[in-house]
Amino acid sequence: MRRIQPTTAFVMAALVAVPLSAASDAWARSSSASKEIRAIDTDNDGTIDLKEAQAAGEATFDKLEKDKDSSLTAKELQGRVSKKDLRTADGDHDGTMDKKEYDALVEQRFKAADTDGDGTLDAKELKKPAGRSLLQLLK
Ligand SMILES: [Ca+2]
Ligand SMILES: [Ca+2]
Ligand SMILES: [Ca+2]
Repeated sequence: MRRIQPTTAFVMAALVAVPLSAASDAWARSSSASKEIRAIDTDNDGTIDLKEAQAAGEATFDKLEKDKDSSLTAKELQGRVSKKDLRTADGDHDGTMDKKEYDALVEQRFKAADTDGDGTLDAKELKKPAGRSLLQLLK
């Protein structure tokens, strides 16, 4: 009597699973930023649009905003924003960033990172310095 060995069954199962895992492996290999994209890319299209970036930014703002005074001090920002950038982004000049100011900075960095101007950020754009400085605001 010939029966299928467990290893054979495993190989067959693996073969069946190949198309899906091969595709996601290739995608994962395509960039070290892919893990960050997955966390922010809520519609799972592989890129980050401004709405997704701002949603992630607002979640990060809430996480950092520990003393619940509705704005972030340089200390609460934990180096995400340089002193110079904080001065520029601080529209009402109170020395801290409220959510509106944080949002505006996310938008500004998003646009700087979108080098091909297609309105979304792919893994390649996120790996560049402008992309990295945007990601700083989103995690
Ligand atoms: Ca997306
Ligand atoms: Ca302010
Ligand atoms: Ca783009």
